[in-house]
Amino acid sequence: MKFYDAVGPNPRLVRMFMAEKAIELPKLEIDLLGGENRRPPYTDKNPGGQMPALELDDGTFLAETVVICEYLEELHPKPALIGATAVERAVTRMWTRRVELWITEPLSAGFRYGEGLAMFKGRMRTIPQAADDLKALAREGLEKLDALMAGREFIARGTISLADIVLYALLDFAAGVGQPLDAKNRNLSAWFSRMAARPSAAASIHPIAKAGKMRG
Ligand SMILES: N[C@@H](CCC(=O)N[C@@H](CS)C(=O)NCC(=O)O)C(=O)O
Repeated sequence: MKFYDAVGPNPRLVRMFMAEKAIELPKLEIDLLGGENRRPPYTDKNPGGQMPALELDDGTFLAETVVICEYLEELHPKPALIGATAVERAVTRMWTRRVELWITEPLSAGFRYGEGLAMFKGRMRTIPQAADDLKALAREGLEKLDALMAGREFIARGTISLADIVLYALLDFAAGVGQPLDAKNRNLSAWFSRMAARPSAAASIHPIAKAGKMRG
């Protein structure tokens, strides 16, 4: 099995997920900033053209971060970051989906159409006029989640889960590219500090990101 790695919040969240489970995999670094992920031979394997990906020993090529994490959890069920029971898994998936739909998808699109436009306009359809609205949507999602986090240590359940890791990696990245978490979100700010203190947070930062302000 081989992990196709790169700088960026999505690869980082899988690295953090693996660090929480003490999973170590051989890695192949793809030059995301140079666009290697948007050209063959990578796109022959992953037509989505994005990072990260996981190549299995039988040649199966998995992309999409949450799918990769789901697969790794099946191979390494402990500690359970998605869930040990059907109900736990369903609850984590529900919150992970909400995190994506309410926050990380609009936040990422807002970045690609805004601060990231120069890099992304040659890679995908970009909608610069939508950037501010998408960022506003993400801020509203954060405010909604902040209210729901009152009295809770983690997003989905009493322990860290995939939902926390997805949101943490994207928010840590966002802070360096013009979308910092507003401190008025007090519950989420406290949660963010707790996540940042986990050894997996530091362990999952990419060497390129260590050097610059873009954390991923
Ligand atoms: N839906 C994808 C999104 C992955 C994604 O956006 N990856 C970014 C890095 S954080 C990427 O590959 N960016 C470079 C590009 O799109 O060319 C997933 O869940 O894996």
